[in-house]
Amino acid sequence: MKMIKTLGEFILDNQKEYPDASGELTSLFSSIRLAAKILHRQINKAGLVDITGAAGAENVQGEQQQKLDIYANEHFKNALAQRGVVCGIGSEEEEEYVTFEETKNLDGRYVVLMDPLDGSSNIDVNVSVGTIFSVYQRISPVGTKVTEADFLQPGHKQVAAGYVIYGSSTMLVYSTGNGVNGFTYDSTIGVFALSHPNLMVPEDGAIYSVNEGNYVHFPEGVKKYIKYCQEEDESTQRPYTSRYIGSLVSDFHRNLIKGGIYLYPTSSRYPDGKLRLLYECNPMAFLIEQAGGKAISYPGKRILDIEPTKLHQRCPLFVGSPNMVDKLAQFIEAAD
Ligand code: P6P
Repeated sequence: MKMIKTLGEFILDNQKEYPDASGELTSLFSSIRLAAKILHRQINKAGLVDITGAAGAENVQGEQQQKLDIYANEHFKNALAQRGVVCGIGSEEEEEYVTFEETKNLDGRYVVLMDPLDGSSNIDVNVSVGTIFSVYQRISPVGTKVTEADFLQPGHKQVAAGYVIYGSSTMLVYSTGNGVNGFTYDSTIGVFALSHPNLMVPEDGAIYSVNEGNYVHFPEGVKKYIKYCQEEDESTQRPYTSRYIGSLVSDFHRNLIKGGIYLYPTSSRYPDGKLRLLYECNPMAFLIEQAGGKAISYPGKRILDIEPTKLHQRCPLFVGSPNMVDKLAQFIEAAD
């Protein structure tokens, strides 16, 4: 009989990975786990309760906020605030970083950046969405108020990153810098059970994920790479398959499992790219590198080496199988 290993048991078994955490990171993950279960419940019955559709407000990105965006943001914030280990949160749904009532959590040693509900415009059409999170140790002294510098750290300083994908099943996939592991939620017993140990992205793949509706606005090198993906060549499995869900977590997760590349280039509409560095690109880059893949914003520019200057700054993202990212980089460099 296959024994279930829960997320909690897995973290405790691997406590030695972060010896100085003295259980704080365990507590932080417990908060994420709780919020993910709550969101799973709401998303799975979204059509039945008045929680789908637009909330009538716009977020700091000027994007139409969906009711579940706000619900997700509130529940992740509350869960992370409860345990005292997180001193501040940066969120796609919050213009500024969030600290807590004056004296609360000042001793927290971690800050969390998150996209509480990525791809939320897909909710109304029952397409997978996700939560993305990124964890750093604070720079400011414990016991003092958190500062913006605590959030504006390069991605290679992350102590943990992961996502929850609310799809045909709900999964939590994360890394603390010692590989990537996936846990599937079993709602009948209320646990995340280890289902995808030691995830490694295939070196090559036959899937490319990009919004080809923006093709005419892409840089020349990206255009040439997309045409390369579409040309016949049996030796390289081309033409590749185009798969684009419009939900970063879903497209990333499929490519992580099967092999592939996800591209969000610059365009006339998004001159710096659309995706946000701190709570979309960095966590995905941390995960893919832990899984043997690559994530760049430009040839030779690791996402994880970008020095952030603003909480909601955007950057181009090319992420996935290492050989595919390298091939794309060749096309971009040749075009430049
Ligand atoms: P487009 C969702 O809004 C998101 O941030 C990612 O989840 C997704 O990959 C991308 O934007 C989709 O953007 O412009 O193709 O609709």
